[in-house]
Amino acid sequence: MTRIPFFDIVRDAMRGAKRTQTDAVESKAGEAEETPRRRVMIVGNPNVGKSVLFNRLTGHYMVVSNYPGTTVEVARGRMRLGETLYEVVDTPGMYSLRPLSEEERVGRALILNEAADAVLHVADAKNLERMLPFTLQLIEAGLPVILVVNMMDEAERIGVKIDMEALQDAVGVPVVGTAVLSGRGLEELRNAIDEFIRSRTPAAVSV
Ligand SMILES: Nc1nc2c(ncn2[C@@H]2O[C@H](COP(=O)(O)OP(=O)(O)OP(=O)(O)O)[C@@H](O)[C@H]2O)c(=O)[nH]1
Ligand SMILES: [Mg+2]
Repeated sequence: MTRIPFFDIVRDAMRGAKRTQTDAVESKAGEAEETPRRRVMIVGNPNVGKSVLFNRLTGHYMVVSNYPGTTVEVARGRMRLGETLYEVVDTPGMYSLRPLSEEERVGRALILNEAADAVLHVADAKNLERMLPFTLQLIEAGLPVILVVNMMDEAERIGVKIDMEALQDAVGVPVVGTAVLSGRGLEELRNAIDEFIRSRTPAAVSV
């Protein structure tokens, strides 16, 4: 039987203690990390560019997880606008708030259960008329909607022209035209989100 000298035992114990201390410092640093104060939810029909927009807004950092009790994946990332850190949520494609598929059930649950400061309804500029009823449904549900008319490049290519100002007057919410694949309209969209949220947040009372 090998006897371990008392000194070695103490030294090993100290090493362990040191490691634990370092771990504690690291996890404390993790805890001190800023948590997002606002949330932006990206919604819309399948295949309209939601995930491309999500990637453009959030960069590379994202967490993908199954929505509880389903096989539907939901991606979450972060975006900073000015001083404010946002959580950005990419939802599965859906056609309306009346769910038919599992994806739509998850989309609806996300929209209705996770309070968003802005709901970006991404619509395909080529088929805008077909998409507007969903925009109106979201507005009627009392959600803070910004309409993102995406795929402007493709729409223009086939000769579709959209009067954004008239559209904005008609729907009564901010409207931004984008072609997110090339980055077109993104700066305008970021500004619109920032402005929209400021306009809805009561100013702090100065004494
Ligand atoms: N030309 C063009 N293509 C785009 C644009 N935005 C997205 N796409 C393309 O459209 C396809 C669908 O984009 P996604 O971002 O996956 O669409 P999605 O809305 O997330 O689709 P689901 O997750 O299935 O609901 C991809 O091939 C994109 O590269 C755009 O502004 N212009
Ligand atoms: Mg997607």
